[in-house]
Amino acid sequence: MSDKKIHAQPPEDLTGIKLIDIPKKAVGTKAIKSALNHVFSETGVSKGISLLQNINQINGFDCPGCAWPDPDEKRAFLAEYCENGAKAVAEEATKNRVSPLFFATHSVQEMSEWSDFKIGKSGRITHPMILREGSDNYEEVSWQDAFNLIGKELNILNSPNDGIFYTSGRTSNEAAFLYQLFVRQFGTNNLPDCSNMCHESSGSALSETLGIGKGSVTLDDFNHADLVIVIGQNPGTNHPRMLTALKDTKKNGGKIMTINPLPEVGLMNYVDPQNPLKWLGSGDKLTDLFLQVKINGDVALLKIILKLMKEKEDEQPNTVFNHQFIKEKTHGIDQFLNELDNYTIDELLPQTGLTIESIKEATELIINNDKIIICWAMGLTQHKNAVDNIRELVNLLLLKGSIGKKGAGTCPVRGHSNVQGDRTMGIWEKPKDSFLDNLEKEFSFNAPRKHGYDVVAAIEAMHNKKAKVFIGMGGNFISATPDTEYTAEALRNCDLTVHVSTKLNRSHLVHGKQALILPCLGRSEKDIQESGEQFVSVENSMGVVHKSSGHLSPASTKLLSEPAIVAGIAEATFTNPTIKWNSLITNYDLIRNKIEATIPGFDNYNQRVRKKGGFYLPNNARENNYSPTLTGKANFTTNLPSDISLENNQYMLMTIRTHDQYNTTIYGLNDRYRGILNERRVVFMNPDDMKSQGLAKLDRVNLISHFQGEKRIANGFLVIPYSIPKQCTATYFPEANVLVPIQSKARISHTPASKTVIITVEKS
Ligand SMILES: Nc1nc2c(c(=O)[nH]1)N[C@H]1C(S)=C(S)[C@@H](COP(=O)(O)OP(=O)(O)OC[C@H]3O[C@@H](n4cnc5c(=O)[nH]c(N)nc54)[C@H](O)[C@@H]3O)O[C@H]1N2
Ligand SMILES: Nc1nc2c(c(=O)[nH]1)N[C@H]1C(S)=C(S)[C@@H](COP(=O)(O)OP(=O)(O)OC[C@H]3O[C@@H](n4cnc5c(=O)[nH]c(N)nc54)[C@H](O)[C@@H]3O)O[C@H]1N2
Ligand SMILES: [Mo]
Repeated sequence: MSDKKIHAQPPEDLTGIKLIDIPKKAVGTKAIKSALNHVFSETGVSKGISLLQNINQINGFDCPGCAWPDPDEKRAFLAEYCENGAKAVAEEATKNRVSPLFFATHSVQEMSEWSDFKIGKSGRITHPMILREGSDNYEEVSWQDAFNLIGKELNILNSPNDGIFYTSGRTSNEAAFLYQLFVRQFGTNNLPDCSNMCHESSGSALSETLGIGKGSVTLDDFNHADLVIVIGQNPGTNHPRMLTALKDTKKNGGKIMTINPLPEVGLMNYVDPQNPLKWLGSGDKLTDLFLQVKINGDVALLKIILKLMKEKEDEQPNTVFNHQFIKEKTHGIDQFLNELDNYTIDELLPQTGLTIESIKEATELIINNDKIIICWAMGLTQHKNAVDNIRELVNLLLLKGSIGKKGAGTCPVRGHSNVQGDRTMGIWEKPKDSFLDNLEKEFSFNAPRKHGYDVVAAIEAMHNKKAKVFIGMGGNFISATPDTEYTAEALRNCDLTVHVSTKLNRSHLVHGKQALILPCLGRSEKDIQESGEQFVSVENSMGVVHKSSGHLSPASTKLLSEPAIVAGIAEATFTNPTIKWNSLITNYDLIRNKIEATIPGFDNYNQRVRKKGGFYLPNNARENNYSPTLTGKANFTTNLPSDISLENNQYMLMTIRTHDQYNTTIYGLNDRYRGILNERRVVFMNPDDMKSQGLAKLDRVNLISHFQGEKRIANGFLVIPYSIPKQCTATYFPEANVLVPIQSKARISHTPASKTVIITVEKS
């Protein structure tokens, strides 16, 4: 094997930045043009048009872009997808192919020197591939040999708990159900998933306080809300179709409040993609009140709001709190209110970076409106006190009785298009006993009860040479996880790393002793099994389960579907399988029957999933019923503001997404809405901070993170003066993941704290 280093991080080369004015509005003609460009250049025009016609249509496939729901009834062409959804499907439908010849031509080491952009653009993987011990190049392998190797390596582990079975959030319900069933029958709950790095903090906070780890609102609630608060989220880029819902809120007289360290363009102004007449205008104003909070200042801000609400209620009883709701439905109000007294506004205010006047304005909006929806995403979930962030939001809603009724409630906006469904299907390292009981009953085996590894624990177990086999059902583990070099060592310690993937990514290059790539069908492709053409089902961010059927011919005749791959692995692992894996996949209705038999809410699954628009899963919070919590009521909680203190020359760094990436998939090198073209290695800084550091625009700097006396370095970023609070900085992941310490994670949920990295900035 060549002794050149395999790179776990993208190269440091700069790509030639061009700065443009920050646009005043999101969507509009530029977005449509950008969408069509991406689609046609990846797929060609006629395939492109066929693709666009099928995204999110009732008989089409679910857009793999995000988990934002589709309207229950009406679907319009050019409307139910967005610029970034179009980019997501173009990535999958690309004409480019990664064939056995490609792998013979390019060694693993060579590919590891490429940018993530170049790796991704290489195209769809066409054949199952193996990297044998000591070899520099992947070679073609038969499906059966690949399955046999996995079976063999799993069976020689000291314990089933030394296997790790990761899932990313695109996997369908059918594939996810089979996968977790296989893993549990094998004997472990080691089912870490992308959720551990994403909305785990929301799930932890919401289960404890409201008795369900999912949000409570439906799309229609946005038509009825008086006030929508969007906190820690950038929907203009990451959930563009949500802007339509926000616009509907405004059309019906509601207001929008935005809480974010950055004035994200999509949230400020917006042009309706469904109304071409408006494309050339300056757009509608979306945000009515913008609070430019400091990174991780949210608990402090919410505490000030809650204290101001309490003050007003004390002065004018019955004007702020919903006493009837509090009395009937909640638990712990006294302790919660008493605890608020432990903090003074004066000590909280500096953490927010805001003026008290703006916070008072926000408080008035909250006091004067009863139907409030709160939407959030990664800006709240990826901090040490992330669970506190979300529990504090729940406190606010409970005081107002603003949940379990029309136009009000919780809206954690999910990322991956089926990340919520995967959890419902049992992709979870901490399954409930009732779930395991049902599996045992239906499939007659003893399910493991010991909780498994989450993402961070899985990396540590591989690093400690305890866990030895890693299987990834989708995703890009090395690039999505924190502490890149540490995680790379962890993966290299494995005897076997396996990736079920559509496209080439860096995780194929940072491998164990042996490695497999198992190429699978994508969402947009036809899936034909013994009984004919199949469809799969997914659950969106609001608990609607619906079908998704691909229409394109598969990228290669050698691809298998994800359910077929799980069945192949299972058949090769168990010497006397008690489940007929291969017959379950002949017709996915059979898998859905098994789901119906084991998971509540899926009665008549096969009938209901065929109905237009699918069906809603039960949701106790939506029904204003909180009996599943430990107290049987909705729980008030007491929460901690940030305890991070920065030294003079230190900055808080948040690692965020550009407008041209899907997590670790880099669509392009622009971040148009932030005025950046053709460069990813940038760091956004407050102009005053730049001055005091002696930095000028486009100076080249190194970022050094500091955690418990340890330093981590990412070299070569260009400084961009930007509207961001003092001592706050931002840059993009995956480049910055090397700076996120493996031990820096949220209390309770263990989500990597990738939005609160303490750094210093040095000229390079
Ligand atoms: N096009 C596209 N769509 C996507 C994705 C993608 O990469 N590309 N990813 C998908 C996935 S998996 C997910 S989880 C979602 C992610 O969707 P988002 O959560 O919107 O994604 P991020 O880029 O992480 O942006 C976080 C936002 O939170 C703000 N923020 C950061 N720290 C704080 C804080 O301390 N307080 C507050 N109030 N705000 C803060 C940032 O300024 C930024 O606007 O999007 C999904 N959709
Ligand atoms: N620093 C920092 N790190 C972060 C975040 C952050 O904000 N900051 N965000 C975190 C979040 S929210 C998330 S969700 C994770 C994302 O973590 P992952 O889900 O692991 O990463 P993705 O980049 O979405 O995975 C992309 C890969 O999935 C494969 N793929 C695409 N479609 C399919 C399919 O249909 N089937 C299969 N089998 N494979 C497919 C392709 O090979 C592609 O390369 O990253 C996390 N990491
Ligand atoms: Mo995510």
